[in-house]
Amino acid sequence: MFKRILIANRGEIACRIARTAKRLGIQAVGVYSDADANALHTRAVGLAVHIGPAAARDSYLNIERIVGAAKETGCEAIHPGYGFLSENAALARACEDNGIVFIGPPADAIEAMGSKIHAKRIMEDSGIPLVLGYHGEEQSTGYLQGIADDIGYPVLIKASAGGGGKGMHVVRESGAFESALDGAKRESASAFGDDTVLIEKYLDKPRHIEIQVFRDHLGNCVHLFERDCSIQRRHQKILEEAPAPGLDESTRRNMGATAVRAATAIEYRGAGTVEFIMDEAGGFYFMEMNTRLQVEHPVTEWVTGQDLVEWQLKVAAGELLPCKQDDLHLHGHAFEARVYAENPAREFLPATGELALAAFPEQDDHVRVDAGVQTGDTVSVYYDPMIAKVITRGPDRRSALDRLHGALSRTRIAGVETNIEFLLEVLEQEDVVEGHADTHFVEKHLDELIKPEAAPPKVLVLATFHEIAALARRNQRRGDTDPFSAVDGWRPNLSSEFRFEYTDHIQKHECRLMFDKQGTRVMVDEKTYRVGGELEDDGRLAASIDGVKCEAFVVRCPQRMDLFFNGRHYGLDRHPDVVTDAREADTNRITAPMPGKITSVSVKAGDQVERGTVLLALEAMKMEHTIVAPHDGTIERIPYQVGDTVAEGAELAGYQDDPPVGAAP
Ligand code: MV4
Repeated sequence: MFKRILIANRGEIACRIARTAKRLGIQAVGVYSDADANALHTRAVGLAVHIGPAAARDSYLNIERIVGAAKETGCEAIHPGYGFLSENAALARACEDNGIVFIGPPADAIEAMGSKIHAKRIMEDSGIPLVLGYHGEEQSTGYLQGIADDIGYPVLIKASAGGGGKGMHVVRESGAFESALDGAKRESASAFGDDTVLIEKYLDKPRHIEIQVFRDHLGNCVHLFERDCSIQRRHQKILEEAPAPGLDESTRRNMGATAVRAATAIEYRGAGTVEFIMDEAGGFYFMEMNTRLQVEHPVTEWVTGQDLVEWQLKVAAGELLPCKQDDLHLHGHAFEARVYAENPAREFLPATGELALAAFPEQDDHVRVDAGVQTGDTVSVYYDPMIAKVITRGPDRRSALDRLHGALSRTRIAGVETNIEFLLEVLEQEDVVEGHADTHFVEKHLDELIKPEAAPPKVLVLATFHEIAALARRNQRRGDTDPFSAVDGWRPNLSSEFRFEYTDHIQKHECRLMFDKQGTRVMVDEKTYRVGGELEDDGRLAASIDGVKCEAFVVRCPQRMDLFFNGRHYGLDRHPDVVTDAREADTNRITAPMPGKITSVSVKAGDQVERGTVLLALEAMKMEHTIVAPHDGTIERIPYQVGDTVAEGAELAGYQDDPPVGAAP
């Protein structure tokens, strides 16, 4: 076995590989880009080599740097993970040239499977079932039109160099073929530098079923059963499971044996996945072969009890497969959900930013979390926004599914939007519960899966109350006894009002926090709620709203607030706090509502202002308070500058006395 390997990847898969390496006593060396100097995968290994700037092209895709890093650190082998260089024959060859083992298949196998046409010809020669179609040399428009007409519509035009759904065009009638072909060729020429296409009969509602295979250097080959990955959106998998629901034992055996034949046909080595589509009648057809470890490999690990990274390392080190086909059995059912930093309500736009919180459910024999991030890490624009995979298992499909729902509900990500609420909706859909979802499931149910919702008033009340509860908490901890320390009855005998603004998925809300003789109240959408309670050290806000006790978990950032309430998550954009102090609405002197530091000044003496014009900002107790003009007029004095510290009551701005407030112009 190897003593030292290089993990040429990042995020959860780099952490995942490091885990098995450690268990096997293999030293793992990491690589990192400028953007990942403090990333979890960089910290997960004892030694990590800097390989370049943030852009993947200059770091994780830079073969020279990766091979150089392996040589510098004395690594015997390179594990490429998935994505990046995992299916790059040039890396496999560069490894060979440098006496390093590539933990993956031979370069020839990668190349053969990288061309759909080449792959289909090999499979055809081995008697692997293919969808009715054409994958020949002749590419003239007239010839292909004749082929499509013979196959019968609808047909699918696929780019030979494409993969994972890239460069596909459905054609529904003969008259539409020529222009679709032109488009497909143009696209694949520009995307892949190769405009070769193939034509297939288009299957209407296929399921995506793939078989995990392994083959060693002596030609032993086994399959580790199937995964159903039908639940996807734009070829991005969302939910995967093993085994495939409703697959009968004879089809399972047949598909497994077919996949083994496919791997044998190309003299494969290591871990591979043979992807099939299955029609409604249960017929299955070879689609493509992925020559890497896949994202969704954990569901296979959990139903077979095997560690696939361990298998990869053993096979790459020249050992034989750990077991024979007859030793492999399915146990129970497993699901995997991919948690992405993205905003489903905004067309799944990737979300970036700091993860103010990344709290995952506790792991045990039924819940596994493969995460690539920790609280405080940043999701950047440079890489895939997947932040974790949540994997569950159970003795049967239903128990595994219920556990996944539970585990996702307990996953708390704050600071960036995620698809967790969307995933929970997916899990509740009848087609998913019944195991009937096909590859069109997400598209078909998009409206039910994405329900941009306004935050309920209670949530806004809790958000507003949290602003002040956080202050009180901080002061209590410090042992302060100043008026900030008590939330109720704060600043006795003075009524004051703070305004906060939050934006949910729908609209902006103005919330007012009011302190007066009646106690602490919050006004949301014209309605006033009595509110009280306490913020615990662990972030729990135990509150009462109009006498009803409730509890929320709140994470507040300068620009954002995440509330976990009633088993749901609400992300609010938080706008800078706006202070209006009721005492001063009709005076010409604007005074500091609390001690603090001036952080910006937006007006100067002589400026005309209107009620609400921002005058300056004051940072106090780590909150920024924007001080606005209480009424129209002309500013005469701004006594302080940015950086000045002011006492409570200090005059921050003064209006010209003439014309006096309330006087006619
Ligand atoms: C197809 C198909 C229907 N008919 N081929 C998309 C990804 C690629 N690996 C194969 N894909 C498809 N090929 C024929 N002849 C439908 C798809 C397809 C699909 C397949 C698996 C999972 C999701 C999918 C979503 C849309 C289309």
